[in-house]
Amino acid sequence: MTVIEEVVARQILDSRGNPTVEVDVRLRDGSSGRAAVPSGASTGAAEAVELRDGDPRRFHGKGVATAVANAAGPLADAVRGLHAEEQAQVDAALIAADGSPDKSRLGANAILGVSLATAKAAAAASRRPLYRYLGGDGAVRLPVPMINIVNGGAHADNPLDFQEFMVAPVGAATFFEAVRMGSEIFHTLRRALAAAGHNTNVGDEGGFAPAFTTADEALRFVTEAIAASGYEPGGDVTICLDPAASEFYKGGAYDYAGEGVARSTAEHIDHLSGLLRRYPIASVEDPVAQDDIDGWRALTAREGAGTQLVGDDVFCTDAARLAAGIADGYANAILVKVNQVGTLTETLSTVDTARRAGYRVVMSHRSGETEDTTIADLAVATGCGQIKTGSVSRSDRTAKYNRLIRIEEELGARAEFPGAAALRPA
Ligand code: 2PG
Ligand code: MG
Repeated sequence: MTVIEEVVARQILDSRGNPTVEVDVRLRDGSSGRAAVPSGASTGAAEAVELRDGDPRRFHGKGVATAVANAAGPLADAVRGLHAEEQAQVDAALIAADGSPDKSRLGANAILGVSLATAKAAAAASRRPLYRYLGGDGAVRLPVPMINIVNGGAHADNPLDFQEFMVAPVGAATFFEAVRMGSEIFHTLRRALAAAGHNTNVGDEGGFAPAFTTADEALRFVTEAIAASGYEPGGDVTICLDPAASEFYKGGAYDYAGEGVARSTAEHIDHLSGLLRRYPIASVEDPVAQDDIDGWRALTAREGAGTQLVGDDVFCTDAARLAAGIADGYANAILVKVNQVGTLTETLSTVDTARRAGYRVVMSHRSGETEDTTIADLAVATGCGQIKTGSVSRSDRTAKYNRLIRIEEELGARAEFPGAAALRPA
């Protein structure tokens, strides 16, 4: 057991050029851990609160100096002297020090930084990599990557209503081979876009952001890029979507501004079902809005047996919100984002709740990221089988892929890559 001695915090930059919290936790034995906190753009309404200074003279109001001071002040005071290995106790102390139901008093960004840095310091003290420290010797399962190659919605300036079009190379034999296939498809797509006169600039998560107006247009390009790379769409490589539907659900209807049409919930679900019939799509995240629970129920009843339906905004990585979905029978998988809930213990408890109900788990980045690779280790530690961490371009995204490549190498012959079964509804 080794005791937390010092917590240091600072502002650093994230991938969008906004400030975010970074925390170092130092232990009495000299070990230390560092964690940087990610930040979303299409945030769920029930997320733990990211504390921003709101001072317009600094970082356009987005400064996190208060959160940094909270991490180094009251949160540090709450955990100093505790054993770093007692993660549940550390996280409970952080939650108690904050005292609010949504971590808004001291900031979920401050709390998460201390929580994750503590785990990394404890792993360092035990001389084990984070995935093994948290997951034990049985943590040998690499995740299938959902690689985001077309960006729209809140992550790009194009008219595309849906936020993410991803490829999952489920036919790969290893994680590295999956990344290779994704990289080939990415470059094939770039050439096809350029040949068709589209721009090949990338959005927040490193995927292309051409001026598509419909999902069909994007899906045709993605399907063709898979085939032109020599892979079978739906066999070797399946498609995953994140429409992020909460973002365009307005006044009780789905407002497809890019397409110039509004769809009722029933029409929107028909449209999604049509896409599922026309393209090899294995997984759809946030297919309907967080407030449209009737829509969630209807879509799950209609498509949930054959398609992974992943709740992001609707669950916000919160075990109680997930339990409501499980009880009510909507969605069949959950997206897990550490900063939506704000501590490692709560994150792992949500993963556990999903597991016990047979809901699939996808470990996820945010659209605002840093070089921090904690989620790569968490994917292996939990053995959840899937990770969503953006495109195969931009270092904030590739840092996670590269970390997983190194973990796979370290595991050697013990490494497992789950393939298509990981995305199939249980
Ligand atoms: C999402 C995420 C990550 P953001 O909607 O799933 O891709 O986006 O971090 O902007 O919420
Ligand atoms: Mg999402």
